[in-house]
Amino acid sequence: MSALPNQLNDIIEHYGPHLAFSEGVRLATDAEPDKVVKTHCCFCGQQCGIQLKVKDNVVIGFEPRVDYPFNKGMLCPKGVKRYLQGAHPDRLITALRRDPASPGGFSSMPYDEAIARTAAEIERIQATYGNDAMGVLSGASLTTEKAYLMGKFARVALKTPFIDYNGRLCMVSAGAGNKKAFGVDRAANPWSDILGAEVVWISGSNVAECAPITTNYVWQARENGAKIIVVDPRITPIARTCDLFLPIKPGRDIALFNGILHLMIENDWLDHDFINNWTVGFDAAAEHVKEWTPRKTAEVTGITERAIRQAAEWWGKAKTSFLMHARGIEHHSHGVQNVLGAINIVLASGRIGRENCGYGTITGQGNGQGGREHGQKCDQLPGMRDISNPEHRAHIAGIWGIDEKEMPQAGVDAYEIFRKIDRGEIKGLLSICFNPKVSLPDNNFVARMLDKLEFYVAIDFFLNESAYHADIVLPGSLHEEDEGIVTQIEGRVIKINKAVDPPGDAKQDWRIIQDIARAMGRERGFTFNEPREILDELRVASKGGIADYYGITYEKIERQNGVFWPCYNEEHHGTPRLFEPGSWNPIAKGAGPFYFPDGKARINVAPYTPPAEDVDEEYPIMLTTGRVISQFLSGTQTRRIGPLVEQYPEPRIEMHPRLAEKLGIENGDWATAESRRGVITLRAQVVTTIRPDTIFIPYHWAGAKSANQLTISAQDPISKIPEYKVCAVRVRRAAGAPDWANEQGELAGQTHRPNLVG
Ligand SMILES: Nc1nc2c(c(=O)[nH]1)N[C@H]1C(S)=C(S)[C@@H](COP(=O)(O)OP(=O)(O)OC[C@H]3O[C@@H](n4cnc5c(=O)[nH]c(N)nc54)[C@H](O)[C@@H]3O)O[C@H]1N2
Ligand SMILES: Nc1nc2c(c(=O)[nH]1)N[C@H]1C(S)=C(S)[C@@H](COP(=O)(O)OP(=O)(O)OC[C@H]3O[C@@H](n4cnc5c(=O)[nH]c(N)nc54)[C@H](O)[C@@H]3O)O[C@H]1N2
Ligand code: SF4
Ligand SMILES: [Mo]
Repeated sequence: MSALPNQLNDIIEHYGPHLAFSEGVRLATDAEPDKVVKTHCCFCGQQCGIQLKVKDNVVIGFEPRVDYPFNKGMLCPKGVKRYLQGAHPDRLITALRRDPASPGGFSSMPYDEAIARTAAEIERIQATYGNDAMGVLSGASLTTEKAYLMGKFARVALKTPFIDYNGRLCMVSAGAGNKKAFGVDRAANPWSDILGAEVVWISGSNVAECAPITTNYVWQARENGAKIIVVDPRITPIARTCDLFLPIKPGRDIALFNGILHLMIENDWLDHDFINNWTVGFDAAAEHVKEWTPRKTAEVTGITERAIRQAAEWWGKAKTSFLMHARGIEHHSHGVQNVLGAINIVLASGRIGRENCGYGTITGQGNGQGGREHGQKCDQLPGMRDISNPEHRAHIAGIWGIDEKEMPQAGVDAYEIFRKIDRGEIKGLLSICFNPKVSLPDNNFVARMLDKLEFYVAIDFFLNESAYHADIVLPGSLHEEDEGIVTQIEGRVIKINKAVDPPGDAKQDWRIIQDIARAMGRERGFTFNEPREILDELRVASKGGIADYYGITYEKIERQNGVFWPCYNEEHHGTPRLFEPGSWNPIAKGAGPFYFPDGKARINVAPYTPPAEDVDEEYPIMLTTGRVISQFLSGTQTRRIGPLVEQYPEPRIEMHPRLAEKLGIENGDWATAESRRGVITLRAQVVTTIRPDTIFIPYHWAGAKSANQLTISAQDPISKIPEYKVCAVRVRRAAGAPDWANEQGELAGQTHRPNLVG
C-alpha cells in the first residue's frame, strides 16, 4: 500500500507549479515489510539502535533492535514514532521558490532551476560585496560526512569564513570546558562505567525526558547500591528517584561546585597522588574556593547548608563515581565556568580514567558529538583542529588541494552571523539542518534579520519556520534516506544505514551541496559519488588530529557494533575509555593520559558570576527553558507526529503553587510572561516540582508560542553559547485567551496537518 514516490509524479502533474508538499499517505503499519534495515534513531544523542520496516520504499514501522549494546532494544516515545515523518503530507518533495501570489507563500520549481538560481545569487552577492558577504549555518543532526562537507564547502567553494552550526546552541560550553581541562572534547567513558559507580552526580539534566535510555543506566547503578545526586531547579522525573536533590537557583552551579571543592579540601577527601602526578593548577583553585564556605554557597545557590555538606560527603568519600551534566549548567553566560567547576570536583577526586570512574557531558543532538569535530564550527578544521594554527591549516589545505593562504581564518558564532546581517556585512545565507527562528534567543530579532537578507536558501525536508523566510528552499534528505556515520553520547562512532530513497525531487543533502558547487563552477573537491568517499577523505584529514578517525571504516563499525574514537589505524579497535593510566594520545605522546604536552589535566579557577540578567523589582521571576519528552528541539519534526503532539500539545508555563497563588493564577489559567524582549501567553501548569522563584517553559514551539521571544541573547564569552537557562521575567494572569488559541497555521506556531496515522 501507499508507495509514496510512485504517486509523486501524478501529484506533481495534477497540482502543477503550486505544489509545495507531498500528498498525505496512510501507512499500513501492519503490512509485511519488504525489508528490515538496522540503523539508529534520528533524534537525540543517544542514537538508540533501531530497525526500520520498509515496504515499497516507505518506512512503515520499526522493530526493536536488541543487538545494539547501548539501548538493547529500548526506545523512548520519539524513537517509536519517528517513522511517521517520511510519509508526512508536509514532506518537501520539490524545490520551492518564494511566491507571494501562492496561497502557501511558495510554489514549487524544478530542482535544477532552483540550484541555478541559488548559484547565481551566491555569485552575485559575492561579486558585489565580497566572499565574506555569504554566511552558512549548518547542523549537528547531519551525519559526520555531511558536517565535514559543509566546513569544506564554506571555506573552499564559498571562500567565506562565516560558517557555524546549531551545536553552538548546545554542546559548545561542554566542549570548551573539556578542552580547557582535558585537552580533548569527548565523553571520557563508555556509559557502562555508570553501572558500577558508588555515586552518580547529575547536574542540569532532565535525564528521564531528554536522555531517556541513560535513565536506565542510572537506575541500574542505583540497584547496584549507588547514591544518586541531582542538581536542578525542578524536581524532574530522575530527581523523583534520587537520594539527594539539590534545588539550585538557576545560574548558580559554579558556586555549588566551588562549595563542594571547598569541603573536599577541608575534609581531605582528595586523591593527592592523582592531583600531584596528573593535574596542574590545584593550588590556585584551592585558594580560590577558600571563600566558598558552606554558608556562602548556600546563600548564593539557594540550597541548604546541610544538603551541600551531605553531597560533598557522599561525593568526597566515594571510591567510584560518575558525574554527568547537560544544558542546565551549560546554557549560561558563564557556562564554561560551570563545566570547569564540575570537572574540578572530578579531578580532585582522582576518579577518572578507570573502570566505574568517569565523567561525561550528555550529548544533545543526534550527531552532537561528531558534528562538533570535523570543521563546521567557525574556528575549527577536521579532526578537532584549530583554524588559526598554521600547521593545522597547512595539513588540511594540503588535503583540500588549496593554498593555505586561500583558506579563510576563523569566522564568528551563529548568533554573531545574525548581528553581521544586522550590520549589513552578511547579505546572503545558506542554512541546512538549522531552525534559528525558533531556536535562537530573542528570536524576534532573528526573524527580522532573515527578512533583511538579499538572498536566503534553506535546505530541509520540512518547511521549517526559518525556511518560511527563504527565497529558495531545497528538498533535503531524511535520516533514513542516506547513509553515513554519527558519534553518539559516549564517543562511539556508529553507522546510519539507508532504508529508502528520497521521494520526488528530494536529494541527499551532500548531493545538493555538490550541485550548488558545480553550478558555480567550483566543483573541484566536490565530486564525491557516495558518503563512503567523503568518509575516506575525512579519515585522512582527521589523521594525527585529536579526533582521529583514520582507523574507522563502515566495515569496522559493523563488525564491532561501533568504534570509539580516537582510532588510529586499521588494526586499532578504538578507545572506549579516555585517560587510562599509561594511555597514548597525539598531544602528550605518552607523557601522560591527558591531551596536553605534559600529559596532565588542568584544574582551573572557576569564578562565580551572576546571570547576565538577574531579577529585580520590575522583572522579579527567573525564567528557565528546556524540553519535554515527546517533542524534539524546534519541533519541526515532532510537531508533525500526531501521537507525540497528543502527548503534550502545547507549551505551558510551569510554576509553583506559592507563586501561582501570589499571582492569582490557577492551574490551566492563561498566564502571561514578559521579559524585556518579548511576551508570551500560555496556560499555567501549577506544579510543586519547581522552585517558587522560577518558571519553566519548554521551547519546542514557534511564533506566538515560542519561549525564545523572551530569552536573552547574552552569550558565554568563551563558548558563545546563549543564556537559555536564565533571564528575568514578570508574570501575570492573562485577561483572556491569546490570539494564537484561535488561529491556525504555522506562523501561529501551530502544527499543521499532524500525521495522526500510526
Ligand atoms: N525529549 C527530548 N529529548 C532531547 C531533546 C529534545 O528536544 N527533546 N533535545 C536533545 C538535545 S539537542 C539536548 S541539548 C538535550 C538536552 O538535555 P537536558 O539538558 O537534560 O534538557 P533541558 O530541558 O534543556 O535542561 C535540563 C535541565 O536543566 C535544568 N536547569 C535549568 N536551569 C538550570 C541551572 O541553572 N542549573 C541546573 N543545575 N539546572 C538547570 C532544567 O530545569 C532542566 O530540567 O536533550 C536531547 N534530548
Ligand atoms: N529557549 C531555548 N532555546 C534553545 C534550547 C533551550 O534549551 N532553550 N536548546 C538549544 C539547543 S541545545 C539546540 S541543539 C538547538 C536546536 O536548534 P535547531 O537548529 O532549531 O534544531 P532542530 O529543531 O533540529 O532544527 C533543525 C532543522 O533541521 C532539519 N533536519 C534534521 N535533520 C536533517 C537532515 O539530516 N538534513 C537536513 N537537510 N535537515 C535536517 C529539521 O527538519 C529542522 O528543521 O536549540 C537551542 N534552543
Ligand atoms: S532516547 Fe533518543 S535516540 Fe533513543 S529513541 Fe529516544 S530520541 Fe531516539
Ligand atoms: Mo542541544
